[in-house]
Amino acid sequence: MSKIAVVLSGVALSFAAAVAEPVKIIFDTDMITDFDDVGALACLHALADAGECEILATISSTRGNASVGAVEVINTYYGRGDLPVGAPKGMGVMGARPGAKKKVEPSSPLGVPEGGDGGHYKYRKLLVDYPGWFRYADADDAPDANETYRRVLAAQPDGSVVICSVGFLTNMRRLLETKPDDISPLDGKALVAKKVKLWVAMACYYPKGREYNSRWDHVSSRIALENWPTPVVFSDFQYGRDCFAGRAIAEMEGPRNPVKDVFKGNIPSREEIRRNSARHLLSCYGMAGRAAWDETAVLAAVRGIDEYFNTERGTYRMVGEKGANEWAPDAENGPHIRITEKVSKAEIGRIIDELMMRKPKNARDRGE
Ligand SMILES: [Ca+2]
Repeated sequence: MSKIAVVLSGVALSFAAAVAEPVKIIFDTDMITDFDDVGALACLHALADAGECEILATISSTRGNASVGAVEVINTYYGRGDLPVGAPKGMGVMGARPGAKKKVEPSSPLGVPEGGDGGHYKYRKLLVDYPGWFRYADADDAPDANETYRRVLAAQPDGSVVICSVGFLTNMRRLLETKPDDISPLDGKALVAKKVKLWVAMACYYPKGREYNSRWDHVSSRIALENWPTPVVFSDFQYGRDCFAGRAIAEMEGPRNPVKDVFKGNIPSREEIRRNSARHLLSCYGMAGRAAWDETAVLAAVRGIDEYFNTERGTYRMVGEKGANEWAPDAENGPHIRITEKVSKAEIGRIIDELMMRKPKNARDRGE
């Protein structure tokens, strides 16, 4: 072999070693009130465009609302409008906001009321602004999340799938409780143990408290956390609360897109933040945008935890009957890992902003 050939094959080898297999991801989101979910899904699509991950499905953890349609609008913007979706049936958070007694009627996407729905307005508005970009205006019409999970998991290699959940834990509980069926001879827990490598969850309050995602369907949270058969990584409330992102895309020049619309429509202005910075900090807004709880979970799920985060081992468990949780440290044997700061949160926010602002490889534009 000539010297040149040896050098070239060395280059080819090191290139091959540097290109990792895309991480196979199932994304599970609430898309019900807060909008870091939109940032998280945008980051996920940008990472998929870059070949860093493969999105297997995008599933809603809520029902009776525009959550699935909103997810599909974002998927369509990134040229992936045909991704499998799903929503829980028979249990879980309903309507436009947690705790709502009555189902708000979202099935007519043209009837968008101003406010009064706990913040869900922004998602129904997406369906109005992007007609034809979604299949399911009402999450209740989408396939059962259990069926989507089981189909997708059964088709994947063993130990290959990362689940990234940034909403309620309802679907994890329901999946664990599924029985063998035509899709797989395994029950839910065995199927998860065989196919899932890792669950990354934005959930729980450190060291103890009541956190939105784990509290509203706390029965499911308890069952899921106690029975999940793989390692679980948490991007908890404390990590994301002062890691901000989204101002950059809200102020980005250029045509409209659904990610920009949501951030532009929901982040307080710079002047407003300056005037009331302490109050906004309490509500988890900073000059750089909204707390990036869900986006940090996506970063950990796709790029892994070592590059950006330090970790602590232990157990997150639900306590009492009101949706509280607590963290029990156990550096040796804890089944759970919570991420803590390594790279500064300001830098993490900038990484998220850059991903959110990337132009999709196969963008669908709004036709304006
Ligand atoms: Ca969320």
